[in-house]
Amino acid sequence: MGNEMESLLRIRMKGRVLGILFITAFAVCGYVLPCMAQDTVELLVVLEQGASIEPLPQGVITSCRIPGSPVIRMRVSKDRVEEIMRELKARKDVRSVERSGTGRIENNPDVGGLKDSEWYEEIEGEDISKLSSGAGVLVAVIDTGIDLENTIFEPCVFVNPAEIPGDLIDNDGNGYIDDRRGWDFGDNDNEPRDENGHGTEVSSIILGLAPECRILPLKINPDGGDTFTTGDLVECIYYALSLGARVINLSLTVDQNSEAVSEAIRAAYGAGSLVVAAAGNDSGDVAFPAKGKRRVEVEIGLEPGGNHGDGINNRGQVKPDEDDYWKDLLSISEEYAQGGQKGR
Ligand SMILES: [Ca+2]
Ligand SMILES: [Ca+2]
Ligand SMILES: [Ca+2]
Repeated sequence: MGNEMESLLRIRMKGRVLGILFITAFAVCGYVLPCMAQDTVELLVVLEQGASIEPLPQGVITSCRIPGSPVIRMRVSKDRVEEIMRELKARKDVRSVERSGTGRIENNPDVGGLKDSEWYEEIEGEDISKLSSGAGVLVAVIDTGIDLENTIFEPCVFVNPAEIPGDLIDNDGNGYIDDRRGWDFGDNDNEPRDENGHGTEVSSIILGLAPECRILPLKINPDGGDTFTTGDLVECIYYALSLGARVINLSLTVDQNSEAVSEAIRAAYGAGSLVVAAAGNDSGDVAFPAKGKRRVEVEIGLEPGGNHGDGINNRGQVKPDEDDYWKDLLSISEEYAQGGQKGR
């Protein structure tokens, strides 16, 4: 498939015209017609540097390279998926192939007003605020969006200066039409409006600690749901990097390891950005992608047993000397350390 066609497939349409234009343009990386989704599977293909996905295997329905990445989002017919995966894995220029998986927002926000909360004291918020106000730092919050009606957030939300809003034109040519203030990957529109509350809460915590940073709201779940696909997560991370995000916050977990997500996180580190991911809230081991190699563990516990006092934090087994990237950024909840479970 030529670059021109790949570009065409990348074009993102504003929500209200999407239905019409999708049929003619056969649009976009992430968006799938419901009737198509039933009979198809999304694959995430990571290419070697400089490699091309052409020629496409037989049975590929759409193929779209995530801008600025070696990752192809490929939709294939369900009855050919095993064959296509085998064929792709056999290619020298393909590093990995996987089915797009599912992740979920770690939906447990109940921190109240930040500065009045025990959390603020636990994470030594006063001291953190003295280190930096966050001025000049773009923080991508890949989550359920942000409350666009709340005027408190108005000055804090990133504005894409190269995009004119409302003209239905992709002015900056990045494949997303009218992406002036973030993007809704879950519903494929330019309004990352939060109908869940989690993303707004997470953003408010970040702004409580770093009041002068800018939030780039990237909504990943469809309205009414709190799950997402790893294909959308990968695309979100590369999108955040393309706009210069220095911090990428992932208060979410993915059900299984994903080489494509790992590749995106490696790209973030390569760009000098920090990725922050949730450990998980199911009382088990640290979930992916937080359990990746390059990690610093930060655990917030109000009392032994986990955050909110309900014992749901996932915990890792990393020892201080085990990982080059380990640093004592925060050391809290001494009870954990004394009991052999680290609270960091
Ligand atoms: Ca754009
Ligand atoms: Ca525009
Ligand atoms: Ca929306």
